[in-house]
Amino acid sequence: MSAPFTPEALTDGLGTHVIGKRVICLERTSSTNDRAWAEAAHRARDGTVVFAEEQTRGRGRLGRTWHSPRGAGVWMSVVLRPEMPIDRYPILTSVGAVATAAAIAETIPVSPRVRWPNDVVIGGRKVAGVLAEVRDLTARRPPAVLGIGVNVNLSRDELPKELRPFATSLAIEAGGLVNRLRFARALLLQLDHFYRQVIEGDVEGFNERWQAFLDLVGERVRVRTGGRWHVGRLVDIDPVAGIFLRSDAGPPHRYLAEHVEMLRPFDAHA
Ligand code: BT5
Repeated sequence: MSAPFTPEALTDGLGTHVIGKRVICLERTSSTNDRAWAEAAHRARDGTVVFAEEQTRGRGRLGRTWHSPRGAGVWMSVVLRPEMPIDRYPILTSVGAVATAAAIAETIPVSPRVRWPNDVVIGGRKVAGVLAEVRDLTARRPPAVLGIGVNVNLSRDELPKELRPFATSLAIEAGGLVNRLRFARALLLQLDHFYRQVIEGDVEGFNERWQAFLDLVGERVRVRTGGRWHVGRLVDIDPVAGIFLRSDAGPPHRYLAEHVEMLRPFDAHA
């Protein structure tokens, strides 16, 4: 197992502008998102990051769990105070996903894809997930917490049995252990780059990079929403407005990220 993270090792000489100006490293916590919310309540600055070696109640979207064993992954959350209207906040999920995909691509020789809205996959298997949360929707500019979980050095045996057909890790893909610290630093730099690009208003430039990583556009897919599957061609994706599906049955339809439980290739089994 690699050495536990420290704020110094993560940020010395890194040169980020916003992300990671303050870093908190924990041995173990319920969920780094919870700890980030506690920091936000104490007025933590934009870009404050919480890492944990292990999460006992890591979570995904819609009440799902995130498996986060000790020392094998990057389990982190960032407090964000974006200067943008709240109806644009869904783009933060895409910021997390594309930063993760870019950091993976510079760490091991693979082509990671972003599976909208919040998965990063390699060869169709999930290697990372993003969880963006906003709590006070009535505030003018509420903080958000952006959680990112990346399977770095998990072996196949460390993945729960039921996930093995659908999940992977950087080590599994690279065929050997990966330098977890180097990867975490790359991720902080990529997050800093894409977050600033978006808040500084270069949404077009951001979309271009993000589109280049997108999975499944133009393909036949299955979308689950409200517990029901819909089949059709995935015509287009927008980080804020969601997916546009030309459905086999019925008129074309847009689905927002918050309503989509799952997006899968048409022929995938889960
Ligand atoms: C996600 O949710 O993919 C968001 C995961 C975010 C995790 C980070 S870790 C740091 C921060 N603190 C937290 O508590 N969370 C964030 P979703 O799309 O709902 O996917 C969840 C599903 O992915 C589960 O139902 C499993 O099927 C699968 N899964 C769980 N753990 C996994 C893992 N380690 N690797 C791959 N797939 C996993």
